[in-house]
Parts: sequence; structure tokens; C-alpha cells
Amino acid sequence: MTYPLSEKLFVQAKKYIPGGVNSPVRACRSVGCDPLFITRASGATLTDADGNEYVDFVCSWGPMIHGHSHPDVVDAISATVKNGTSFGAPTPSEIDLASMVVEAVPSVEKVRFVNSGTEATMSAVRLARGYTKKNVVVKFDGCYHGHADSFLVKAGSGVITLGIPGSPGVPEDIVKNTISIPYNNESVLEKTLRDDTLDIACVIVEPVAGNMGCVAPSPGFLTKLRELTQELGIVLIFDEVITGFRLSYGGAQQYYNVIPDLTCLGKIIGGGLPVGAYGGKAEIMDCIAPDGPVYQAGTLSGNPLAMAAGIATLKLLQVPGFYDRLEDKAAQFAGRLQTVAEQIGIKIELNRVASLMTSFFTDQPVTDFDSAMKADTSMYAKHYRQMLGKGIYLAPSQFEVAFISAAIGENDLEKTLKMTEWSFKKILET
Ligand code: KE4
Repeated sequence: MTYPLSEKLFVQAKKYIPGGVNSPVRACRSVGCDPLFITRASGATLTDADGNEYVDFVCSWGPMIHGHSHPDVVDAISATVKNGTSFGAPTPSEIDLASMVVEAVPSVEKVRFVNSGTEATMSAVRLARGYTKKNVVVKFDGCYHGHADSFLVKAGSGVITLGIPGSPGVPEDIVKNTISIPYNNESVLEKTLRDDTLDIACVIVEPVAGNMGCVAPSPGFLTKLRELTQELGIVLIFDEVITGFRLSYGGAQQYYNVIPDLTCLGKIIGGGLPVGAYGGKAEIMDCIAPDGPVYQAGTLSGNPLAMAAGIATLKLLQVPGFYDRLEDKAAQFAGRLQTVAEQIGIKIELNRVASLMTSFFTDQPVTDFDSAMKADTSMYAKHYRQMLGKGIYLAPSQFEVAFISAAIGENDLEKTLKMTEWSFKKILET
């Protein structure tokens, strides 16, 4: 494949946009190549500026669970845009999507829409701090909750050393109230939460980690987390920006039957348009302005186009058997990929939860940040480049997940498995 137009566009983009991209991971730096410029997509197929086609396993990082340009979603947006794009006033469609979220997500009695996952998690943490009148936030190494200052701490800044800024521009006195501890480690979790020198407002967790690659909660971990936070009066926040409406219609909290106090959503609920949401117990949500003193606002929050796209997307998820079919597809694909790896003799650790999966290039189980970091990123980068050249669009980082969409078909998966076998063999030859 050749990419002359993407190359030209990238040169132009870098003149105006830092790194030529509007989000760092898209720069593909960790996989050693320049980004492709995508001009259209339909179903499971992306098309780049040079007309090359790809089977899409990124799905815009999760939103496109039905694949791209689903006619129901396109029709909903088209019908809405004719009446205007944004009014800065309440609209009926906000009630429609809010009621769907409340009905679907067990923890959510009330919900506030925002415009990104970052806004959702940032607002949920502010709300937890305002509600508890405490300051410390506990997160987990390898979990990503967007780019708000409070979350940008160096991994491993556990109980001993409070937050160490993970990025320039984040003042120490912001992250001194953030503690990051190992995922799936119940003893450090209990020790941290029971440390009464810490006035802990909340714990925020990805119930299935998707930002160190796919890492499932160890059996009992989420239950332990819920029991401890319940006992100690700590607000439990599930960041379901990835898992919400992905693992099941009720998200990870329904999938694992562990109900948090607050839930953050994004991605799927906007059907590919900018959206986020946070919601939970009415007692807590009623602390949000204008009912309560905790301030949060947004010009385009609940905008009609994102609401229309979200409503159409969630309606499609309600089709009987949707999640069973997606599970069967993902399970079958993962099983066949595992077999390819075994037959060739390449060591990969394949982690899958529902339609999220990651092939780690390591021969050790991956259960947390430290074990994920042991993966061979240069091998992953080689695999990425080889697959891209054969028309398979994987996540441009070992530490992201592959998203299986309902639109991906048997031929797409067959082609992917064939190219995977070819790529694994090439890797072993070198
Ligand atoms: P946004 O602000 O990017 O909409 O959402 C932040 C966020 C919050 N919580 C979780 C669990 C997330 O995964 C994300 C964002 N996910 C990344 C991909 N892993 C978005 C891709 C990007 O940063 O470009």
C-alpha cells in the first residue's frame, strides 16, 4: 500500500496542529509510523485519503459498536440537523437519552450530559469531593480517565508517595490529593482505603481496564472494592467510558453485578458525536448546580445532534440478542487467533472481555500495569505496521484495546486471521 496523500496531508497538518493530530495516540508514534488520514468509513471498513481500505478494530476508540455510518444513526442526525444544531436551551431529546441511560445503567438515578469522557470523570470527581467534603482521589496504575489534572499522576505513586505529576503543567498541589495504586491488588487497596490519615473522597476505576490494554478485574476485586468503599463511606466511581453499553446494555456494573455510586459514560452513548455523561444516586447528583452547590456547566452539553445519535445507537443495542451475537463473534475470533499463535509458536497473552481484546506480546499473564509493561512493544509495533500494510487497522499502541463491532463480518475476520498468521510468521523469521 502507498499513502502519498496521507503523507502530504500530514505535512500540512503539522503546520497548524501540534504533532499534526488532535489527540496524541493518533500520531502512531509508539508503532513507528505516520498516521493515515481517513476520509470515510462504512460498516467495518475505513477508507484513507489514498483510497486504501481497512478492516477497522479501533472503532473511533469505542463509539462505533454498530460500525460506521449505520443508516439509523445517519438518518437520526440528518433529521435533527435540519432543525438546528444547538440552542443552549433544554431540548426534548435530552430527556429521551437521559431516561434511556437511567433505565439501562443500574447505578444511575440521575444523569448529566457533558461533551467528553474527560469532562465526565472530572465532574464526577468534583462531585464526590463536594458531596463528601474530602479531597483525596484513589485511582489505579494503568487506568486512564481522561486528561484532567487530577488524573495525570505518575503510576505507582502509591500510599507512600502521594501523587507525582505525570505531565508538565500539572502542579504538585493538584496531584498531592491523588493516589495511584496497583490494579487487582486487594491488599494494597484495603491498606490504602483504611489509612485514616487520608481523607479519601472517592475511588475511580475502570471496571475493565482498557488503557493498559485489556485487563479484566481479578475475581472478587470489584466486589472487594465495593464492600470497602461502602463500609468506609467512600464514593465509588466506575469509569465506564469504554465499558458502558459495551459489555452489556447495563455496562460492566451489570456484567459483574457490582453497583458503584457514580458512573461515567462516553463514546457509545454519543454514537460517534462528542458526548460524555456522569450519573448515579439522586442523593449525590442533587448536589450538582443548579440544585446543589457543586458547579459544572457546558455550552454544548446535551446538544441535539449527539442526543439523536446516542438515542439511535442505544435503540440498536436493544435489539434482542445483540450482545449474545457480539459475544459469540468476539469469542470465536479470539479463539481462532489464539490457535494461530499456538500453531506458529509465537508467545502472546490474549486478554478478552466481551468485545474488548488485546494481544500482549509477552509469555506472562497480564493482570496489572507492571505486567502489561513487560510486553514487547517493538514486536507489537512491527505487527501493527505489517497488518496495516495488509489492510487491517489495529490500535496504534500495545496498551490500547481492539474493539469488535457488530458490523465486522466473517470475511473481515477471516482476512484478519490470515494476515495475523502471515505477520506472526514474519516476526518469528526476523
Ligand atoms: P475522552 O475525553 O477522550 O472522550 O475520554 C477520556 C477517557 C475516559 N475514560 C476512559 C476509560 C477512556 O478510555 C477515555 C479515553 N479513551 C482513549 C482511548 N483509550 C481515547 C483515545 C484518545 O485519547 O485519543
